[in-house]
This record gives sequence, structure tokens and C-alpha cells, in this order.
Amino acid sequence: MRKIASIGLILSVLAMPAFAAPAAPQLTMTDPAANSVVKAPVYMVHLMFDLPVDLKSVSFRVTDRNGKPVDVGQPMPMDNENKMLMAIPNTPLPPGNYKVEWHATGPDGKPISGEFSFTAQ
Ligand SMILES: [Cu+2]
Repeated sequence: MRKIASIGLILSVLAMPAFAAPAAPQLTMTDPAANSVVKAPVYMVHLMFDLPVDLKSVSFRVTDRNGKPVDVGQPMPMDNENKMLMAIPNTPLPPGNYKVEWHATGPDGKPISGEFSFTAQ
């Protein structure tokens, strides 16, 4: 009994940092990948995080090489966890260079953001 109790104590101590400081979601993958060259047209842009993000907070801003915004609508989840998000351009992206700027909020309410570029040809 005593041994079980101390294992329980160790486990709860190990688990504590996770509760004390919830980690901010990290971007683990994008599709198209950063700096990649992909075949045009591009129908979707995906972002994948290691932790769920607040769906309402997510925004994608896609611009072409001239800085002109591309309408990609409101991002939507591709899973049940809000880790993988997708934006669908109104018109599939023709050949060109594109920049994707994204903003989201993690479970801790802290904003996260990033950007990447890709080329469609
Ligand atoms: Cu998708």
C-alpha cells in the first residue's frame, strides 16, 4: 500500500508542470510546406498543430507575390480536436508565389502566429 501511494505521489508530481503551465500549440506541419514548390492549382491550405487551438480565433491571410489578398474564407477544422485546420481558396490558386500569415489562440488564451511562403507552378 505504501509503495502504491508513493508511486501515486511521483506520478502526480510528474504531471504537475502540465497543469501549471499549459504549453502553447506549436505548428508541426503545413500543406503546402514552407518554401515548397507545388503543382498549381492549389485547392486547400492546411495547418497542423500539436495541441488544439481555439477555432474561433483562427485566421489565415493569404497574399500573392504582389501582396494582394486571396479570399480563402473562414478556416475550418479537419479533425475533431481543432489541431488540423484548412482554408479553401474561393478560386483554386493559380501558379505564383504565396504567403500565408496565420493567427490563433492556444488553450491558455495566448495568441500565437506565424507565416510561411510557397510557390505553385
Ligand atoms: Cu483539408
